[in-house]
Amino acid sequence: MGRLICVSNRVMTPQQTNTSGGLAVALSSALKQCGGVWMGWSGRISDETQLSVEDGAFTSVTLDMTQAEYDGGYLGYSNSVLWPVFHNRLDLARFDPTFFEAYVSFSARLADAIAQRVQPNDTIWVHDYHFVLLGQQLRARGVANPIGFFLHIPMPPPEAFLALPEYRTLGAALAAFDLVGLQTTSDVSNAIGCLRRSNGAQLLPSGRVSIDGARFALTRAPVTIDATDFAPAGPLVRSATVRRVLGVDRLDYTKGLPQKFRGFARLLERYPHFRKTTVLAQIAAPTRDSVEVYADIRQELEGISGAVNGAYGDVEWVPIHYVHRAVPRRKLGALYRSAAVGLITPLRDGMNLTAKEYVASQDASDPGVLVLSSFAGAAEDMEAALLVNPYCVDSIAEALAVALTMPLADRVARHRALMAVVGARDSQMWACDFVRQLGRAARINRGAPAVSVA
Ligand code: GDG
Repeated sequence: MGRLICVSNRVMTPQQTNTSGGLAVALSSALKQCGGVWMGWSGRISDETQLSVEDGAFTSVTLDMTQAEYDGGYLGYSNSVLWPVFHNRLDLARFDPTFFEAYVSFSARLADAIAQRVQPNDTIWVHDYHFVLLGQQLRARGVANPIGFFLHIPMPPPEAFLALPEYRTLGAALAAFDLVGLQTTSDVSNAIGCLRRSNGAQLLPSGRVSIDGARFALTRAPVTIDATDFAPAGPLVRSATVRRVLGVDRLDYTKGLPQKFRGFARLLERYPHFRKTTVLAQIAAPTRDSVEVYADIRQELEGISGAVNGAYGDVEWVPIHYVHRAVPRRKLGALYRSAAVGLITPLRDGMNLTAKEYVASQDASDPGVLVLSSFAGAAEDMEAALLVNPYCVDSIAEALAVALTMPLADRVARHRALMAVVGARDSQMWACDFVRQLGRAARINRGAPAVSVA
């Protein structure tokens, strides 16, 4: 087998050992195994067209963005159009007609760089909404290698997808990939629904999709974590007097943080015996600060936590500990373990790795309880969590009351069922399975004997 070329917006260099986040861990371990290339944005803004190359266990190749590509393509089309629309937040999308050109521009320059370096036996794996067009741009440059795409965020329902002025172009671009991977079965059925309406796609008896004669496979491939990285080390340390409910999220409007704070306030209002004995600790790591709606949500959270702390707190007890700062990754396991409840309530989420990390960190003999939004992709397999409607503060408050009083035997049984899901597959298995399926899908597309692709 040839090399694996991974493409994602942010890239780890071979010298970066301190991996954070599921995507980085999964790709770096797959790349270290196959000895491949990781390509994407350098994280810098300049007019420099020279590529930065670093060699090690794999090679990283990165490109600077121009100011126009950063403003219009990255902050604009990727994060102010595709991100809100794919999370079904049409109200937050900024349909500025200049954004798309900048989005095309960076992706096209990256396609040039890949086309110059690709070798005949290489497999190319493109990640996420920043690069929906890249497969098509590579084909236009004569690249005939297997090319796969994985979407980390949810696939929206057709009604949202069709709100994108460029929906037909984006739909057609997906057909240039051999395999498109999505997180959940509902993402797969949304993708089929979107492509039928946007491009007249047909679902073939083999399960593959055809758009104007171009055929590709769709697969569900839920992202996993390496549970062993979070396995409890050392004794369980929990406060005897105050029980902690914990949330760890990027500060993003999709993560449902205002509703979570209000749900916790409803718990205190409805069940006064939880006052003084329970706190909500919310780590909200800063992200995309320069996009306006992210500043708005930050202000909203400061307002709600201040109001709740003012209404219920006193000198000895502050109900909501809101931390707008990232915690070092090495400290996450102990933090998860110390919490009696993991409260993860996104309004919409492709998967949600934090939910899996919380479960993997628990002491199996005295585990905490996971309260999870039923609109996170993770909920599809994690039915043993307490599933809630994140829009409904009463649903959050009631689930919290159940979680905080759950008998040990129930906690152990739920945790065992959740660990059976979280511990079953690691990130390397996820990456290797995808690449294997991609190879099969590409062989079928090039006329090799038909083997059905899941
Ligand atoms: C996208 C999709 C999908 C969070 N706060 C801190 C911190 N984190 C780490 C968590 C976890 C990761 O960031 C967040 O992963 P999520 O899955 O929750 O969410 P997104 O960043 O939105 O990721 C998502 C994912 O891609 C993978 O496919 O699941 O649906 O939106 O690993 O631990 N890490 C540190 N400090 C923090 O304060 N070190």
